[in-house]
Amino acid sequence: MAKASPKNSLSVSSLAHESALRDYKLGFVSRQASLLGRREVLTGKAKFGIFGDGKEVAQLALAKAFKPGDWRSGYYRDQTIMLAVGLCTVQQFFAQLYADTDIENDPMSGGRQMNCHFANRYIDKNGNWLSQLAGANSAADLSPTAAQMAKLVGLGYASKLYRENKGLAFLKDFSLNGNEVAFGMIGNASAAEGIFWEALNAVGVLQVPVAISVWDDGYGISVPNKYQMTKESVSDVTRGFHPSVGKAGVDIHVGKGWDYEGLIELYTSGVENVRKHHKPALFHITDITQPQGHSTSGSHERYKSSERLAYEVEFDCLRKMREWIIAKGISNDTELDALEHEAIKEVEQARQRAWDDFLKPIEDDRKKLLAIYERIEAESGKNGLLKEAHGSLSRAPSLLRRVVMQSARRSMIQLASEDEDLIKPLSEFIDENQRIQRPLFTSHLHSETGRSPLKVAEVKPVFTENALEIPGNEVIQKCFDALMARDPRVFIIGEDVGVLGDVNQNFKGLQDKYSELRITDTGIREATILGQGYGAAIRGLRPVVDIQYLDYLLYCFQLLSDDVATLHYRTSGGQIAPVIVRTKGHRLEGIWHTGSPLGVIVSGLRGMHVCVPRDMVQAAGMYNTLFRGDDPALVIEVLNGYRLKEKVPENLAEFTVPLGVPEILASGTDVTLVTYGACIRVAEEALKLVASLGISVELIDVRTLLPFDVHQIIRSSIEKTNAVLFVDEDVPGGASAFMMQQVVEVQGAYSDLDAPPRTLSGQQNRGAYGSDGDYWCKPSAEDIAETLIAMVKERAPWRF
Ligand SMILES: Cc1ncc(C[n+]2csc(CCOP(=O)(O)OP(=O)(O)O)c2C)c(N)n1
Ligand SMILES: [Mg+2]
Repeated sequence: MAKASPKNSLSVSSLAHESALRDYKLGFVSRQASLLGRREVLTGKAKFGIFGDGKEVAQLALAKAFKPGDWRSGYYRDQTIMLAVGLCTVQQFFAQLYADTDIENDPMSGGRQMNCHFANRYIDKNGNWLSQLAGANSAADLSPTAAQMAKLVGLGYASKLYRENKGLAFLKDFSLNGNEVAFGMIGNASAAEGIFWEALNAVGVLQVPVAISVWDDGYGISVPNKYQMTKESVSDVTRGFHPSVGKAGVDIHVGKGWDYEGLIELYTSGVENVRKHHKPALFHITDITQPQGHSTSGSHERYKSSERLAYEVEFDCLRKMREWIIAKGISNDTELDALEHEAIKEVEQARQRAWDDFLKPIEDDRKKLLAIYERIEAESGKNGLLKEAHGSLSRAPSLLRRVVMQSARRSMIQLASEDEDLIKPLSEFIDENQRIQRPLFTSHLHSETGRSPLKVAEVKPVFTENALEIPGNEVIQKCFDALMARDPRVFIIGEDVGVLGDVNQNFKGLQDKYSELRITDTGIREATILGQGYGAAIRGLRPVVDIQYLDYLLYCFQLLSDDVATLHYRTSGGQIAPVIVRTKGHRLEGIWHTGSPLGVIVSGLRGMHVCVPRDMVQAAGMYNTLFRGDDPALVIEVLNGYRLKEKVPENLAEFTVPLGVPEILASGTDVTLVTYGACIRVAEEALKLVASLGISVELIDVRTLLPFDVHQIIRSSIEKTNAVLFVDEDVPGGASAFMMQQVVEVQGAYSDLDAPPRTLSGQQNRGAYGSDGDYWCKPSAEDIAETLIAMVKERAPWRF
């Protein structure tokens, strides 16, 4: 074997030296950003701060294992990684701390997320997907601890699909043969959350390239490991996950948070195995410290012993790295002092730039408003009219947009009785600012581009005279067959969807036709089934996440609500994940099978579309719409509709149901009856019961609860009938109250009502088992008929 020449080994080691010094400087920059960040909060320039101090060295080592195309799903301690892989600058770090709404300044969230909640922008302002191979990528962070673990499963799963499913090779901007690693980061205490264990098991079962780092600083805020984890060690208790002879698992590694050299070795070899062989790994990094404590909300001196505090100073990773640099002869005190000095200067300059950028538009507004005050006062001829407002606005120290707006609105209230012409500039200033500023904080709940499913053109179903009549489950099967044939990015995952073809046979034969990679059975783990699909959607695929029954949606509801539904909003339009969640519900039997918690769903899932099709043809039209757009959505099919025969439109694979457009199923003049899903059939039965009494009912299927009746079709109906009844099987005050608020308040239908608006819903309790339980717990046709009669009698007793 040829020996390295002395010249070569010298250059190799000098390269390593340079790299160590670069790393040390970056670590120091990161630490300085944490220290300054805390100061900015404590002096009132930012609201809250949580930082990555104490985790720098481990992250510098981990960053060396990152390659373009890789993904991060981490948490608020990861600033050093983000700086090291080029996904964030120090200036952007401060812009987010100040909550700068300009996405040029805070591209991670446009001021919407707390500091150190990272993300990169992977779609442009027109909704086009950018290359994910240009550099490293970061999924958008969220605050609930361990929630990042769910989508980590999918970020890794996408690599498996890209490597094994050759039909995806055309997606050149997303993957290079599935070589991308998904890196997860989590705190030691958060590893006590259920979702951590579910995700760990899932990546072990799936054998996907996921590398999880646990930053173990011994605490979760004030609570030590003794109360967090069996044996006080995540690597001890996960030993059983480690591969054994003939059995794949999750590699378990352990390293120390201050051991720069050892960590580089650990991560370089450990991650290589993850990348090459798609073997998941967990890196338990111990001996991590928290120099400034948990966050700006408190001080760790209150709960850490003096011994622990002294240990944290001694084992501070940057201090240890500096000692190592000197011991190795890489540098000396003088040079390192100079380097630190330079780092401090650079961070301060970046902070100042971020602050100036943040302040500029607000200062401009302040000047504009002060000039308006001066003008009004001069024109009013009333000396001192706005003296106080002018004084306090010009004296306001560190400014917020709110300070300017409050001043303007309070002045407007004060001047309410003044001449309109005089105060016009002020009212125009307020209107203009409201128009510009509210969207800074409220836009991008959904896609606002041409890729919004709301912009998908309506294609009406075409029913021929000899239209096929088949059971609902076959309609769904045909719909997904066509979707999968049309778009190779579509795949389905869930319990029993593969070999069995769904418990209701909705996917019969599809696995044989499209392979196990396109329609895949999963374990019973709703939260990470969602994460498996969601993470893959982030990476450009089109997953259908099948949650077996609506009643089990709650297992993944936290993630739907906190992560999926907020993603586009919290990144100010920088990220989107078109995951379609399919489930089946309504009209089941038993405490856990009768749920129809649509009130919970419509309240918790703003940011998703919620479709409640009455039958499977309608469902197919909704899927056709959703797969033409990029927004995430939930579709709840009617479980007891699968065996009912439906007429199938000739264009089943192409027709679309527009979102937010109700359908009038029966026209009438006495009462408008608004409902959806399984209740449509019950309502139709009720209509038959009252027909002989001459009661004429306009039956409207809302079809989608979110969005809700965007063209105000229901209000138009009420203009004619002057009475409205909302029916559903949720609890009283649930989704029926939501519908009533939308129609009566938002659409303004109250002025067309001759009688109080009514709701008819399920009981407070969960539905009791059996058909009798159903009859007394959910609205029946008789309940609806009697309510309709009462409503007509109330207004026209002479008709009876
Ligand atoms: C689900 C949830 N519960 C509680 C919290 C409040 N909280 C925020 S951070 C934290 C401690 C997390 O500790 P650890 O996972 O060890 O991370 P560290 O902050 O120590 O890095 C807690 C309890 C939260 N954000 N989310
Ligand atoms: Mg901790």
